[in-house]
Amino acid sequence: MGGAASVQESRHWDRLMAMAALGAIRGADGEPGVNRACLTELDRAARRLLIGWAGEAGLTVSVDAAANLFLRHEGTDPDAAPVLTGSHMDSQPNGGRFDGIWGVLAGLEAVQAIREAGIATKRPIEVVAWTNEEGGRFAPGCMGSMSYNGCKRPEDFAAVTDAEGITFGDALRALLESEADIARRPLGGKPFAYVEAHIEQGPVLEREGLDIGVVTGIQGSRWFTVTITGETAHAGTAPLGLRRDAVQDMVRAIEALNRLMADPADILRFTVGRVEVGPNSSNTVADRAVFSIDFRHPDAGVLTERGDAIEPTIRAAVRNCDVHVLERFHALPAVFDPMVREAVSRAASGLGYGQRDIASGAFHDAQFMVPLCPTGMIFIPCRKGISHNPAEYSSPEQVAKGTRVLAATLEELAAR
Ligand code: HGY
Ligand code: MN
Ligand code: MN
Ligand code: MN
Repeated sequence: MGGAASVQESRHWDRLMAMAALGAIRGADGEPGVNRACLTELDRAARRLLIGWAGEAGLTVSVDAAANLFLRHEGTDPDAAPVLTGSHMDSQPNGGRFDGIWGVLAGLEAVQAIREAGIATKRPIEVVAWTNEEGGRFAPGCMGSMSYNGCKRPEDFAAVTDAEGITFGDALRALLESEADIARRPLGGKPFAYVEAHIEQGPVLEREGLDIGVVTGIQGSRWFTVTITGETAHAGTAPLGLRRDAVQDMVRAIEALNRLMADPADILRFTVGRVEVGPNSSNTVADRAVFSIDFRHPDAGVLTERGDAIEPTIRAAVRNCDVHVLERFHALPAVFDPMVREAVSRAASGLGYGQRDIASGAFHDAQFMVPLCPTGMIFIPCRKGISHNPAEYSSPEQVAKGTRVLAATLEELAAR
């Protein structure tokens, strides 16, 4: 357990707070949050900070064609498949100081602590910062981990634009040019195992007074973008029966989807988080309405059956506008590997921390590591389960406990 004991709580917390200063915002009640979208100047600054700390810790840094950033600790057997850990550095626009970034810094702190404890691991350990997990600036999320696992390629996302019309391809190229000094590595890999540390983003661990969640898996997610096209008209003269009103048809579609997604068991999650209308004028009938759909369920059958019913439901509900439905993201429910789950549980027990098995409602890059290698996650509590909100908070003690469990888990996996 040498590495876990060498975790430096204050260094770790100071790094978290230094990252929180990059894109700092204030929530409605003044809480400190973060708005740090992927591939922006703020993201570059955060990556440079991480690269500097990795150098101090004696790790070698490399970047792949999807801008996934890797910090490598060499093992005594450099040819052995590495143990991978990490998460993402990008945040939601109204995000918190822990979602994603804690997992990256926990990986750095855990590996640095293992090295400072003088522990030589058989396997290399790599800490990874995945590109664009959130999908806030460029949809969908998990572009970096999907490119690593090969189910997508970076060029598949090249034409996706952000709100300013900048393409993902251009933003990616610019970021990679800014990191021309960083060693390149090929896309993809075959790790021995992957374990990601992340805040729970739910209320269970806090409510039960527990320190650690041994994550069992992640529910499935499907993202769609719906575009409804009508015709502009004069608000004061066009008869209601003759209008091709994109906003009214969007409302009809969303009301029909609410009926489709009704779920007395409260297991299903259906969210319309983004809406754009045009020409966006009070006295002109809208000819364009675009909205996002984020649909999630732990059962693959429901995800397929209800998800496949989305487009027909929309088409049946709209009155006389044109409809285009694009599926942007389809992540099947992921089940985590007993080898990794048991290693996490042993690490928590060895440290005397309270733990329980827990499923993840949020998606994570770990979902795309499951097809490649034994995969698992470690959760720590966050205050009232709040996330994707500046009020997101985990304490220095909770953060340190999670990182100690990660260090002990990595030590065990890297010795196998
Ligand atoms: O949306 C999610 O589940 C993740 O937090 N990005
Ligand atoms: Mn996250
Ligand atoms: Mn998130
Ligand atoms: Mn994630």
